[in-house]
Amino acid sequence: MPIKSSEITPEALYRQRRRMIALGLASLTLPLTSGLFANTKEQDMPELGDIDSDGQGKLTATKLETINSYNNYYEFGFAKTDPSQAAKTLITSPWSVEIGGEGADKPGLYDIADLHSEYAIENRIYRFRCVEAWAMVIPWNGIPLAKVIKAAQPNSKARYVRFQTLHDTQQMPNANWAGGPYIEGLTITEAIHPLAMLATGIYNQPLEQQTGAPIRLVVPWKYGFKYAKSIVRIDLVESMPRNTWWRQNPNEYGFYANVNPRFDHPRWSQASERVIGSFGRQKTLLFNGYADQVAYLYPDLSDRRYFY
Ligand SMILES: Nc1nc2c(c(=O)[nH]1)N[C@H]1C(S)=C(S)[C@@H](COP(=O)(O)O)O[C@H]1N2
Ligand SMILES: [Mo]
Repeated sequence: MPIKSSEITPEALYRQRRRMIALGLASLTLPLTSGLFANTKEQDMPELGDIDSDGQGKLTATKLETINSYNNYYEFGFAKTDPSQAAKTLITSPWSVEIGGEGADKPGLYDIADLHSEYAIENRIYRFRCVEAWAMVIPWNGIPLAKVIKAAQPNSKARYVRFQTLHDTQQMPNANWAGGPYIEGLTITEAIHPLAMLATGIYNQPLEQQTGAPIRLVVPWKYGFKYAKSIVRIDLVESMPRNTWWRQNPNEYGFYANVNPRFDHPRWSQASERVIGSFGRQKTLLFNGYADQVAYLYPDLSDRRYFY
């Protein structure tokens, strides 16, 4: 019996497509599931489950349905199930992102469609770790953040990058939970690190509103609150941005927020994490498993400042 297309999950489509890419057949077969990714120039990437995560075993990507239904997006409510219900009506097209700040010699206003035609979409399967001690594995599609930053021609004042997300009291029932737009920040060297990306999709499907459509930050070695959703402004700035969670609760959250199992949250252990979509817990890894790639950015690994 042939399988009805309505029964093919996004995960199955994604795996099938990855196999075709490996065989060099991608251009002959299935159109990508969304026009948004029509210009995708796929990078070589392992099959799902083929990544050896530092001796921790193979990564198993979380199901799309799970990724899209267990969320933190407080502008739409505080419960994990609120965003997938309340965010549906958020209008995410057209959408533009303004890039500026005193550190940008070439500021600009970019439509999401411009970004998609200008830059190849890359695919990255990353571990995801929320500061609340839960974890997923997410196959992202997006643009390396470094490319967007380089296009803005950073000058010597570009020491940090500040991200501002949509703050719309008409469209977001809980828009004012933090008293203004959600703010995040990175140092410039973190921001141009090859692991950092601006994601526009998951499993080759455009982001849904609850996961931060149409564009959100992805920094896999840091806690999830750094991953600002539905970004409208990116500024290259001279002083360290005061990010939302640091402002909300400076005893518990800071600027760097790098994952480290040895530095506990004041109210819970960070040594292990609950795996969403499965029954187990697993040990948390230094820099969420990306220490080989990012530890050089942080000269003193005993400095707590880097890990909350
Ligand atoms: N604008 C905005 N971005 C946000 C948040 C938020 O409340 N508002 N929550 C953050 C937190 S705490 C986490 S863990 C991740 C959750 O991303 P996910 O729902 O796609 O898993 O988004 C981050 N980005
Ligand atoms: Mo989080």
